[in-house]
Order: sequence, then C-alpha cells, then structure tokens
Amino acid sequence: MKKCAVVCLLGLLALAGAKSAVKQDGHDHDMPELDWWEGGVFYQIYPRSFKDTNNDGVGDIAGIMEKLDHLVDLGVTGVWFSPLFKSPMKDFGYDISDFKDVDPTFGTLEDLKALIKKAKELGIKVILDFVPNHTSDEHEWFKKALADDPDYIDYYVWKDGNAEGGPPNNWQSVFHTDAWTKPAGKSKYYLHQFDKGQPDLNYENPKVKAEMEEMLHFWFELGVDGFRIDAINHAYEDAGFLDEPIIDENKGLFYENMEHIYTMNQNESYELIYDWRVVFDEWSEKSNQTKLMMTEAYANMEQTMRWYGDGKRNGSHFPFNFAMINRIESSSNAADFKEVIDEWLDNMPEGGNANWVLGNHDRPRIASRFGRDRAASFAIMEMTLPGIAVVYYGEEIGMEDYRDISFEDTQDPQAANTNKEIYQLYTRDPVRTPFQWDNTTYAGFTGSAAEKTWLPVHPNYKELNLAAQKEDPKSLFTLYKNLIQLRKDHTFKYGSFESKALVNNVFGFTRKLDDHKSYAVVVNMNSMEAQLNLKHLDEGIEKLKVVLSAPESKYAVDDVISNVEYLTLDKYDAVVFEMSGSAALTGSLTLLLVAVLRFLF
Ligand SMILES: [Ca+2]
Ligand SMILES: [Ca+2]
Repeated sequence: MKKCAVVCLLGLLALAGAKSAVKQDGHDHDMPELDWWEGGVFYQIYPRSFKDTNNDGVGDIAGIMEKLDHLVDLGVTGVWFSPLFKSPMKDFGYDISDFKDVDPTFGTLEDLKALIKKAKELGIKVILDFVPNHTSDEHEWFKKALADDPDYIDYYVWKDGNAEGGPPNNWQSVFHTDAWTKPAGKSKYYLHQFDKGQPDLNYENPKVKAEMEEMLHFWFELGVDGFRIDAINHAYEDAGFLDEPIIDENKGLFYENMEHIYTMNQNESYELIYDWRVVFDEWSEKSNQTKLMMTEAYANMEQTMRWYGDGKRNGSHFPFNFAMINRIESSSNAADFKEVIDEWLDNMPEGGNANWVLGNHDRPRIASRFGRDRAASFAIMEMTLPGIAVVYYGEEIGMEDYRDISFEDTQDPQAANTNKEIYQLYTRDPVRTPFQWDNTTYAGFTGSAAEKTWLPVHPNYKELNLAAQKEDPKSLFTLYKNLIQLRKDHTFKYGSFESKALVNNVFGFTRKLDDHKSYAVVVNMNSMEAQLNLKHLDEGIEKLKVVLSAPESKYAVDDVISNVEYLTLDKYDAVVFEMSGSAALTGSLTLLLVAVLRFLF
C-alpha cells in the first residue's frame, strides 16, 4: 500500500514537473478561453471634450478619428462614447431628439459610420451610449404627444395635478427641480426624472419598448459592438405614484433627502434589461461575436448584482462597479479597500466578470479626489485586480478637476438649476474639461484660431499633458501603457486573487495561476513611509522582482529583493512584484500532499 503511494507520489511529481514545463505564452491551462471583452480595458470618451477639429471649441467625431492612435497606443480593448446623437444639448447629449442620427455638433451619421469602421480596423471595439429612460422634449415623439396625437401621448408619463393644482406628487428630479412639468395650455403634468427637457418615456406602453429595441437593431446593423445603458434604474416608476418618503423631516424637499423607493430600482426595470439581453444575444449569434451590454445604475450591492441576471435569465454583461467612487475616500485605509474589493468579488454571480471604475463624466476625477501623488497607485490597483478596467478620458495622464468655473460659465444643468452659493456641490463641469494633448494653445484640444472652448481648459495643461508624458518613461501615461500590457499575462487574466490588509496600512494582494508567474501587488495607503513583511501576504514568497512601480517609487523595474521580510514603501507607493520561491508551487504541492495523505491514511 505504502509502496504504491510512493510510486504514485513520484508519478504525480513527474506529472507536475511536466506540466510546469509547458511554455507560458499559449492557452495552456484548464481555464475557459476568455471572450473578447472579458478582462478588457474600456476607455470612455466624452466627445465634447476629446478633440475639436473645426475650431468651434467643441469636440467632434473627426477629432476622435484623428486621435484613435492614442487608444491604440494605450492598448485599450474598446471605447465607449458618451452620446453623439442628435440633441438640443440641455444635458449635453443625454437629451436625445433623434436616436438614429448624429448631432451636427459632432458631425454626421456618415462620420460616425466611418469612425466605427476605422476603430474596427485598428482592433478597437465600439460601444455606444444608450439612453432609454427619456428623450429630449424636442424629440418627434414628444412634439406629437404635445400636439395630442393619440398614437404618441402614451409614449410619456402624464398625470393630473393634485387637488390644489400643484404637481401630482412630491417627486423631485435628479437635477434639483420638481420631477413634474405642466406645459403651457395643458391640463396634465409630464414626468421627468432628470431635466424638464428630458421627459421620461412610459415603459408601461409596449410600443415604447418596441421602439427602443428598434434603436438597438439599427445600431447593431451598423456594426457597433455593444451599448452602455444609461440610468437604467430610473426606467420604471411605481404605478401607484405615491409621495416618496423624506429622510430628514427637518430638512427641505430635495432630491438627496428622499428615499427613491418609487422612482428607482423597480422590478420591471430589471426585467427590461433581461429582455434586452435577449436582443443582444440574438445579434451576438448573428454576427458571431458577443454584443456587449454594460449598465449604469447607482444602487446598493444587492440591487447592483441583480443587473447581472436573476439566476434564470441573463442581464447585463457587467453593471458598472462604482464602489471605488462611492465608498472609498481619501481617509479610507487598507482594510476599507479590502472590504470594498472583496465585497464585489464575493457578491458577484458565479462566472461573472468584475469591473473597476475610478471616474466618469458624472463624478470627480481620481487625481482630484485623492491627490495627484496617489493616481499611480489607483492605476496599479485597478489594472491588476481581476476583471475589467474602465478608464475615463484623461485619467491615463492624471487630469484633474477644474473647479474655478464661475456660476455664470457653468454649463451643467444639474448645477445651473441651483444657485451661486451651492452650484459647486453639483456641477459636473470640472470633470469634463478638454483633454490635455500638449502644451500649445488650448492644450492642443482645438486650433489656436478658436475663440474659446466650451469649458475652459485646466490651466495645469502646460505641465500636465500627454505629449510631455509620452516622452517620459516614468510618467503616469507610460505606467498605464505598461499595466495594460501586463494584464495580457495569463495570471492576470485567469489567476486567483487573494488580498490582505497588512500592518501599517498597506494593502496587498496576490495573483496566482498554476504553472505561470505569480505576482504580489502592494499599495501604501499612508502619506508616510511604511514597513512591511511580504511573508505576511504569502508565506511562500522567497524572492521578489519588480515588474512595475509608481513613477516616484524607489523600486525600479527588474530590481530583485531577497529580504522579503523587511521592505519599506515610500508614501503612496505601489509596486507589482513577480514572486518566486515556493509561492508559485504552494497550491499544486498542497493538493499533491493532500492527495497522497488521503491515499495513505
Ligand atoms: Ca468641433
Ligand atoms: Ca423613467
């Protein structure tokens, strides 16, 4: 019996040896092949602010076309464009007057078709923004509804006023007004969860759902690779139209002081997404390539996970993970990071894809929330965590919010609807300033002949711009590029993830895959030097080699560290190490020993 065990052990060891000899560049492990979007990097372009080619101070499709090489250089999988559709621009494109045409600000439908084609040639997938909750008040449907066309009235949500002739209930809009407006000469109010120029569509009307599905078909036909679905948790409202509860009765009636139990996260909105996923899947089959659905909804963890599916039906391929935006702040410690990251991974349905978002057109930029000196550590974390990374334009060079925009110059309706005293609390303009390409006039965003740009360029562009960073091997941009390359390593695509809040407020995690390289990532959350013992992260570590580090790090690429029990990290430093020693083999050896012991006893 024991003799047999020894023979078996030798056999197993020989097998393990043979397995580890497999070369590391092919798909040489048992994990399923990833689909094109899994583990990808998606880059969000806010078209008004990317690149202007006709000197009107507003970015355009020709500008994006001209700068596609930047996306190739960065190495992204796909790009998603905030809306390019026809719009009176009351909410800068999120108020759409024709879902099937391009706004002249940006160019023509032909320009967009050419952009999609060019991006595809360059290997970049194209994701469009789909805004199903509302149309513009200048959309044909709304005009017809206003003209009492019986075919279109029910495309929108109309209600009688209350007994005093005021709005039907206390609902407030996200943009800090009543959520109801009564047009001149009308007896009823229409609902708008956003600006009054954005009437909510009525999804109780099956024709509306069918019309919106028709949009999906239209764009899939033109070859788009997927959609990011905007504000989906606002789609349905509760049919009772009751007042929403006030959180603090001592405070007034305003959006943030209400529990949105009747206007958000209704069951029917999830069903809508599950139904639309079927449309996506039909097109995936037809085009022999997955059509990707990503959904936007600010909600709690349980609500967010439901977008993935309900266990029977699939929903979104991934709902955006806003935890790094909503739950992490500059005072968060290593344990907070661990909690927020683990929570997503632990709650995600089996086989789901995680994703990490540091910023977008609605939320402050990462370099402003945490300081320029922490931007690199966030990049390192985001790019080495399991799953998808979403990059907001300018994040890759550490662009910062520009807060010095006066109330008079404020463009964002969410803030312009408030007043001089409080608009700064709500304005999204600071995160939407023009991309900083170089140190020439207007940061190279537009020509010097332009009178002005739609939002001012951040004055820090002279030092903070892409051209300067391209030349600098220690720039944030170079780091992003290198991180995106590093993600192609099978360990990052398929490997395990285990994190620890180490002593002295250092966050660390390992990424391992049998017979492949093993990595350790450490991030110092302190504004001062921190000591750490890497054995506490993984006791098998014997030696470390630096793969990538933050620009200011004292650790240079290829540095080898033998004393892994005593390391120091400078303030906010972050390092990706390749680890060697028994660490890489720990997993398979443990399994072997367990198998042998079970056999013996
Ligand atoms: Ca332009
Ligand atoms: Ca709605």
